[in-house]
Amino acid sequence: MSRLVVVSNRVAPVDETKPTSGGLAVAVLAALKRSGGIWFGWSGDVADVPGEAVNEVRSGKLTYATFDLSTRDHDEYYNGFANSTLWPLFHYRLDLANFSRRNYTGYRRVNAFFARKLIDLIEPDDLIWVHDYHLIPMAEELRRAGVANRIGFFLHTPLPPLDLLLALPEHRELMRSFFAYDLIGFQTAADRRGLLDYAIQEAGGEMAGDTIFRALGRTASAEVHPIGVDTDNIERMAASAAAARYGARLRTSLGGRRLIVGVDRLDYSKGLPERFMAFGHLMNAYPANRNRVSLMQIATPTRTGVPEYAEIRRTLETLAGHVNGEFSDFDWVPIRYLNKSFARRTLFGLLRSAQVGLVTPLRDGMNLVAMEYIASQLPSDPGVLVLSRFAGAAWSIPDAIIVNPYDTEGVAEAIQQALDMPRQERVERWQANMDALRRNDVNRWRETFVARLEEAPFA
Ligand code: ADQ
Repeated sequence: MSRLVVVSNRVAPVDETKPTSGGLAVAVLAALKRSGGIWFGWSGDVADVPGEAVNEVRSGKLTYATFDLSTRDHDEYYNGFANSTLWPLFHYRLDLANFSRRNYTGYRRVNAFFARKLIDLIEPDDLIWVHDYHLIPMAEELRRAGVANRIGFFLHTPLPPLDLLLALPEHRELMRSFFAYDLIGFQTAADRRGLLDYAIQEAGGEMAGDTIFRALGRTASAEVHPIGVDTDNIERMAASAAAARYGARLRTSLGGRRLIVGVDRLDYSKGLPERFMAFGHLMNAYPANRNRVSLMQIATPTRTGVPEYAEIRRTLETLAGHVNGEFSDFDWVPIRYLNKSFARRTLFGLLRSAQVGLVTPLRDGMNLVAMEYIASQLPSDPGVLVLSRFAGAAWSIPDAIIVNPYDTEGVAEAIQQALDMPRQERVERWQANMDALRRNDVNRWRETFVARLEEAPFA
């Protein structure tokens, strides 16, 4: 088997006890720990004059190879084109997308910089697997430098329909970059459709098989490879966390009341204001829940250098204050709103303690928290997941209660349905969901993607 070289914007800290709140890092680490290989990318540090050297640290079968970025690169590439243009555009938020030639140039420059650094580390038989929207041009840069290895790409976010992609001034150059990969993986069929519609309708390409297409003189395979979680590990950690100090503190603080939980990066794609409004509506429409049910929303701040993230934070503080001001009692607060990170074991213990998991993004590539909630439950008395139809996870967890996150009243009704659900139905739904997650866990995701990449080139 060939060596696997994973490339992503950020590489997780070597010290695994440090919390990483980000789906890509969590999934890539789980996948790489099994197979071994190299994980190559930005260290997370910004330096005025970045060191030229790539820092290599070995841990078990895995080598972490990282480097710093300059302040300018960080502004134009990371805060700029990646997180102020592509992230909103790929989440269907043209209203929030910021288009700047300068940021696009910075994005291309940093991709070329990543490619130059990577070339020194790779060997001819390595499989190169590039991750996410930050690094779409990587394969094109590597090919330009003569790299002939098999190169795959996985997009963790959605890819929007053709008409939205066309709003990007540099759409032609950016989308053409996808075609330099051998294999392009997506979370759902709708995301894959965005790419194929572009390749065929806009770039004049054609299909050459079920998944293989030709466009602009290149041949690649576009496939759906939905990501999963490390189910066995999560089950074990959640069970052991129940007995830990945190679990006891939480139970005491609830005083027998029921708990609804939400865990998200603090991001406008996650539908948090809509969720708070739905919870407020629950208190109005079903007043028996007052003083009996709390929502604990954990929202870790991310991308604090992008103005829209400061804005969503303010909006949420106001909304939480509003709901709490209206409904709190001297011994009960309806929304517990926390902006902190937790160790993974503690987090899974919290998920297990909640009778309802609320995962209501307006748009999400997959959403690992939905899967982690299911995998954390006590099998004989599981909680119920309320899940947005606009999360890729809705295709992987079909027996959740599926909701439209824009429909405040509908979400409140779904929460009530979850709170009222008899144990037998909860067990049946949980079992079906858990079976589906076990069949398609994170190891299976890595194995099937890598096995397919080994079959390249597809021409
Ligand atoms: P994210 O947008 O980061 O991922 P998600 O899939 O929910 O979203 O993953 C977040 C991860 O961070 C989860 O593993 C979660 O447990 C962890 N996390 C979040 N808040 C935390 C906290 N306060 N403390 C500790 N851990 C926390 C992107 C895409 C998703 C896609 C993933 C993987 O946006 O759609 O599912 O990549 O492909």
